[in-house]
Amino acid sequence: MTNHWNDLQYTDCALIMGANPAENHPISFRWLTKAREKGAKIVSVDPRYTRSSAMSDVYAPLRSGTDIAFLAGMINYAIDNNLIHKEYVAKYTNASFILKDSYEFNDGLFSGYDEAKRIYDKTKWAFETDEEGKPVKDLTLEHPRSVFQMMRKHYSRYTIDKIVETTGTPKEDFLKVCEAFCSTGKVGKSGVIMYAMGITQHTVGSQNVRAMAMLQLLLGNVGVPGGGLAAMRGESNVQGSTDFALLYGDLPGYVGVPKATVPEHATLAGYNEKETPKTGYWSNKPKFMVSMLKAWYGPNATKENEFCYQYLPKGNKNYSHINLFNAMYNKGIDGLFLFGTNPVVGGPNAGKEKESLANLKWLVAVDLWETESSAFWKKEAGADPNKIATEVFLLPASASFEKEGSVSNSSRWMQYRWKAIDSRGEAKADLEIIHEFATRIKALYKNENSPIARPINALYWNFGEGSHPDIDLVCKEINGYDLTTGKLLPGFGKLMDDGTTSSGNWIYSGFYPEEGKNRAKNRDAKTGGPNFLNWSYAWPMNRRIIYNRASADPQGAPWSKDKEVIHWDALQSKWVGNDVPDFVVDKAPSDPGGQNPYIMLKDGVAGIFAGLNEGPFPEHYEPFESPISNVFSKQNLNPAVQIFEGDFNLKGDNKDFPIVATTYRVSEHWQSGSMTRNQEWLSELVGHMFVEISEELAKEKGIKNKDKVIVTSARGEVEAYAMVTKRFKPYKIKGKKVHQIGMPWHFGYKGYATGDSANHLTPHIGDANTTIPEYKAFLCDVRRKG
Ligand SMILES: Nc1nc2c(c(=O)[nH]1)N[C@H]1C(S)=C(S)[C@@H](COP(=O)(O)OP(=O)(O)OC[C@H]3O[C@@H](n4cnc5c(=O)[nH]c(N)nc54)[C@H](O)[C@@H]3O)O[C@H]1N2
Ligand SMILES: Nc1nc2c(c(=O)[nH]1)N[C@H]1C(S)=C(S)[C@@H](COP(=O)(O)OP(=O)(O)OC[C@H]3O[C@@H](n4cnc5c(=O)[nH]c(N)nc54)[C@H](O)[C@@H]3O)O[C@H]1N2
Ligand SMILES: [Mo]
Repeated sequence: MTNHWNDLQYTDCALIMGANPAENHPISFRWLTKAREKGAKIVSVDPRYTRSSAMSDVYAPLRSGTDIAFLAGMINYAIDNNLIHKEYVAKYTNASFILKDSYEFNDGLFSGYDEAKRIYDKTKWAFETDEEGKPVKDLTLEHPRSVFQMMRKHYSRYTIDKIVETTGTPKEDFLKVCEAFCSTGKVGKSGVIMYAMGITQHTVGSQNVRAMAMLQLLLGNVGVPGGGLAAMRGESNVQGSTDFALLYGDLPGYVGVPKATVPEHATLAGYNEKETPKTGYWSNKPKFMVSMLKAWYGPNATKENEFCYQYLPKGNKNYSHINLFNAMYNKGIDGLFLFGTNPVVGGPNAGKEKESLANLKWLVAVDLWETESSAFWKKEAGADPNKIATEVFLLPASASFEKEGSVSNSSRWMQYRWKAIDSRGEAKADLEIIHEFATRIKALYKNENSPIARPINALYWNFGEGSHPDIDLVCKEINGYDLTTGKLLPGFGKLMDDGTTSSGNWIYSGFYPEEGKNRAKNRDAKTGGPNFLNWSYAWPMNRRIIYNRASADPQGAPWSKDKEVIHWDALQSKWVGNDVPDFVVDKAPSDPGGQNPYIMLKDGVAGIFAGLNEGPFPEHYEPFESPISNVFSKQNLNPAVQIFEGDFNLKGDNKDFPIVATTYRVSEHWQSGSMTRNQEWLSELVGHMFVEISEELAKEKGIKNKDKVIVTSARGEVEAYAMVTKRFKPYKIKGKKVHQIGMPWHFGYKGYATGDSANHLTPHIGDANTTIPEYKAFLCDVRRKG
């Protein structure tokens, strides 16, 4: 989140799109309720009338997978009705930049497309620059090739008629959403967009988010209280996990992994040269990289050996979930660790994921329970154990309340948790399991000097003796040290690229600035003002609202007193306010760069125009499986997504599978269900797999409420109880009636409440930037059982 949970109470309008926080992020609703008591409006845009919709002032349905068309319409509405924050847009975004002639857009494709490789040459999407290499601007935003005018032209194709033909949203509902939310463009008002998996789990997931960011920038809603983009994260520590390199393309702190496919990455100097922008805060990247290498390899990392840079694996592929399972499916992987994950229920096209596991030589599962995944080889899983050679190890893990450590929530708050009870039986904390692996593997290779042994021997693993790692030492290593004095660092501003500092993750540097002061343990909610500065620790530098320089005008005065965060105090010559300034604290508005709030970005301004893999402006493409051909261009599918061929990813036709389907969560279950289907009382509350079907579809198919039905897709079928409901309604799409249904994905064959996993139906295809699977829009058919 750019802002934080408690900040939701300051909003004037919350647009909830692709999320159902009343059920999935219930604490957020506490703050939304407060906002509503003060007169704020809540808007819900969802294919299904959810419990969040029930709490909203305005609701609009839309067909799954059509959010870009909807948001493009909102962008048009804001501009056409003069509701945008023009000075913010001109000064704080790249809307004023002039595009080179090489940028073009034609019938769904941007310039630079290589059809055979399905990738773009992004150099075609460049800005005009002056003699110093700086972008040429037109602050009036009137130049025909300015980003602003090119964006207008791009979205002028999105007429209201075409939008509603695609989304199926009734026109009056669409206009009500526009009216409610775009009113926050007014100075002194702020609106927040709350999103989660309904937006991201699409072949256009990243561009869905970009479209939201563009709308927020146009309305001047970024950097202010009650504004921003609320990316509501999922599992309790998914924010922390991504910060610490859970995703295959990142090292800790979002430093990109070196790649074998980039020749410059062959050396550390080459990597730094290629990956470090000349301006903006990322110009410090070599300090982050070298300090991380010092944390990992300690005294073994020296200037002479490139700080052990060569020990970092340099991959040459996409290592996302889908790609890894594809490699397993093709017998390309011998062994797998499942550390707290259950892909046989939660993975896309889960039937194929289960088959893939059988191609492994060994599998280690670290979990609280035996799950559908670690038991994939058993008869109860429908497998023939005689035919499966995979050796499976199950390591019992301690649950969250049985161990100490921190989790980072969506607010970027690192919050410490203390152990409540001891683990039972042989269960161990994940950290302890990793610690034992590391120490034992190091012992195993101690006397070897092979290419495999060298990085293991060089690894500096210094968390105490015995099987219990000292977690305090882990915390301090993350924060980092001044290696010349041995003292903890006060923050990442002190990191060096010469080997004299260490930090395991630069964005967290500063949470543990001195002995005995682990700020993740802070629990003072009374002092610290409206942003709760003394509760836990928010990265970066305990800053609660990022981009908060944008809450002030170019001269440093708040745009509005009601929405003030920081302002320039001329007497003290510094930025002051109720948050840690997201700016150099003594850089005056009149200094060079003093009016450029987006300090992480090269140009100091936010990107209305930004080069994702499928283009610089979000464009509507249909999902991999869709009931219609694209209304906006010849390109049906996102031209930059990777398509898996053959059995691994069968595609359904809209003649055989005419119904749009989506999947989602219920409050009573958690994810793949291991955590909740092993609890009697939760299993009792929602005990069966069900599918929500509109009254109209039920009538057409002769299905009654509670009937057993079979839902089929090109990949498989699931059995479920029909829940005939008013929450779904048929859409009118391109003049014809299109049905949509939805179902939870929490079920599997183990536990107290058993049922088919919805993922027998979902496809193996992902977003063009992140490869997140398209769980939220696919085609199916439904019939009564028997
Ligand atoms: N009780 C409970 N809470 C949870 C979880 C849980 O399993 N149970 N899981 C946690 C995790 S890991 C996560 S990631 C979050 C997820 O949080 P959410 O994203 O809120 O979860 P979902 O219910 O999967 O999807 C949200 C909504 O997206 C809608 N939707 C489907 N397709 C589209 C579309 O194309 N456009 C739009 N605008 N909406 C669409 C669905 O109808 C659904 O109401 O929840 C977290 N919280
Ligand atoms: N169709 C469909 N599929 C989806 C989604 C969807 O919306 N639709 N959502 C996707 C999303 S957002 C997510 S996040 C994934 C989740 O997919 P998974 O991560 O595979 O699902 P979980 O059930 O959260 O699995 C977590 C496992 O960790 C175990 N566990 C709990 N605590 C601990 C611990 O402290 N240590 C260890 N080692 N194990 C522990 C649990 O028992 C459980 O088996 O599913 C995805 N799948
Ligand atoms: Mo998630």
